[in-house]
Amino acid sequence: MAGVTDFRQAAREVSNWGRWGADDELGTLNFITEEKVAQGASLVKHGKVFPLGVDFGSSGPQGAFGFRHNPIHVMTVDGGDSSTLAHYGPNWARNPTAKQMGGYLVDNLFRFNDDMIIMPLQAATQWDALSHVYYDDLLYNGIPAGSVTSLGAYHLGIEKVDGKGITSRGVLLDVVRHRGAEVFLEHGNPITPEELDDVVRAQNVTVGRGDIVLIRTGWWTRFLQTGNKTELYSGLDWRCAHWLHDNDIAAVASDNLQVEDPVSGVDGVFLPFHLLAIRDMGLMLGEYWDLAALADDCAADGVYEFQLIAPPLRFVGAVGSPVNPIAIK
Ligand code: UVW
Repeated sequence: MAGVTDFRQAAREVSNWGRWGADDELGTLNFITEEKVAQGASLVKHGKVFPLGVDFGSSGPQGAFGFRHNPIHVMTVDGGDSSTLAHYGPNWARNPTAKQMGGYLVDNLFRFNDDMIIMPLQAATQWDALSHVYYDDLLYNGIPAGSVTSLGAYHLGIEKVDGKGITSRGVLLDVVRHRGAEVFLEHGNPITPEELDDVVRAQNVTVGRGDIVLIRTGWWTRFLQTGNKTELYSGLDWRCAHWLHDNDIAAVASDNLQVEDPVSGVDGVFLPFHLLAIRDMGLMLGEYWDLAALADDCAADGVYEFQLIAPPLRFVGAVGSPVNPIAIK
């Protein structure tokens, strides 16, 4: 098994620190040029739309980590309130909110509902921002980890990527079909860089600078069948960081909870691929993307490239964001 020395060597090899300047906060999204955006748009041939986001709700995938929970959805105004508050609200002197609402509703046709969500930004389909993980007290591009404060990330917050869309040419690598797996990649067989090359060849597609690569492991499909939030799977081996680096990939997303294989592959380093991708390469990770319908279509027409549009929400200083990506063919 590799150790910390091997990990540090790999980190030097894939590092993009300084590549786009000392102040860069975009990382590999810099590979997405105007030409790349136009190339992605040119792949829309039929108007077929594939939403890749999963449901945000109480049946979500959280439960594996005690520090994350599924979204809590609370109605702050609902239909019951409307009729009751129209009656009592106007005279409710010691409840100014009820009095205000009652004022809107009494002797008026207007009715409304409001709600709010309480959730970790990592609860379901998401992007990891470049401020999400780090080691040696440094974030991407040598930015001090202390710049992520209790009030949010001063540097590398998710809102910093807004100018990039995020949109580009998307490429699906369907490792599930490539392995002939029935539903998902069962635990114990990480995806290697060599296998990614094999899948690219077998699918007769290319990958290159500025692409956003989607890796299908089938985990989400399995989760929908079983509801098992902690079921282990096979994901990217940590050495795939080199593959993404060598191909100048802009971002990578998968249908599981961590993109990478749950077995580290590096003694003494938890989630080594996360650290190399986000902290050393400046490459964002997308998690819990539902790739099943897109994969079926790609298998049917043999076309594994498409326009991908996946803008994060502009939460200022956040280290990640929910997203509802769409692929269009
Ligand atoms: C961590 O790396 C802690 O989380 P995620 O898998 O959401 O990126």
